[in-house]
Amino acid sequence: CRKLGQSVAVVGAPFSRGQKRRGVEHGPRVIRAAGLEERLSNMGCNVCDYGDLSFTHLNIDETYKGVHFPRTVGLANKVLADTVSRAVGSGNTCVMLGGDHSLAIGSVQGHSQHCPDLCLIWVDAHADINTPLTSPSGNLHGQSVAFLLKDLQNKIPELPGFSWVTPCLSASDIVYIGLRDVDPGEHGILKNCGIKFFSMRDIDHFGIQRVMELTFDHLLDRKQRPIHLSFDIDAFDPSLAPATGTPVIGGLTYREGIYITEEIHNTGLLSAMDLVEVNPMLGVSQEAVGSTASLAVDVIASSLGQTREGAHVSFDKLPPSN
Ligand code: 5AB
Ligand code: MN
Ligand code: MN
Ligand code: MN
Repeated sequence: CRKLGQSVAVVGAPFSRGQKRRGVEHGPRVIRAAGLEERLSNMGCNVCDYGDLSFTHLNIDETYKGVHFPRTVGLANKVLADTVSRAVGSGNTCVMLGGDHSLAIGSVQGHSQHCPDLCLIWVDAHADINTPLTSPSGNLHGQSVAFLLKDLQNKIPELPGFSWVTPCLSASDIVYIGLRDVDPGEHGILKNCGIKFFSMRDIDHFGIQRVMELTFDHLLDRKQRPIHLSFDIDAFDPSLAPATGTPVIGGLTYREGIYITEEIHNTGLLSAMDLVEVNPMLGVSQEAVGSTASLAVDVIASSLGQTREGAHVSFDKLPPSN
């Protein structure tokens, strides 16, 4: 939005079948209620609200090879992919409000239809790179990246509902930030594929500023390319983002999280983003829900150019005192 009039498409994705806890489908509603669109408009963005998508919950959707709701998740992501593709194709920066993180399958797929050379920054406590065969839970929100990765295709059984998904990323197109709860199968995949990741330990070691430099060195060294940011609110410490399904102690501070998004904005390359896993039914109080939702708004605003130092439009001189 720093370039005045940047167009932003907001796509609500009230969907929860990528995991088993009810409530994450209300994420878009509470993020909007925390003032998202007013914040973006006040920053000078042209906000185009695509509304909330309506998803079909199939009555018959049996667990397949341990994976829950494959047809419902596949179908919802197809709808989302078409919408994100349309939003990006019309010249918008697309902001997808989840919903659970299985939605990144459709969001990244749709984005890649217009930007085949995109790269992915995944900010999360979790790697979400289980295959159906390594997943300890069978929940698709812990498997999204596996379906996007070309390198893993011979490791993934064909799921009902997923025939439209064509993996669009190579291992070297991805950087993770914030990891601290990685399953053994996932760690094996990260290591075998040589995927770049910065765990919370790496953030402790290098500091967030160096982590962002290394992130951009890795993704943008050879050429400038569109960035897809997939931000799981559970990347933050649970003290800041309590209303989420899979909280893990020891997460990002507010300042680390905002620094990540400020730096991504400063590349000028952000093309689409996801803000997922806000679950208002898991906040212990209204206050817990409100603070999680307003943190989500801060992350989005900062990704789109809000600065902590402030900003002004056009004062040439200070108003005189008399
Ligand atoms: B989230 C776990 N790795 O696969 C799994 O919140 C958790 O989108 C996944 O990052 C968490 O079920 C998915 C144990
Ligand atoms: Mn997570
Ligand atoms: Mn996630
Ligand atoms: Mn989660």
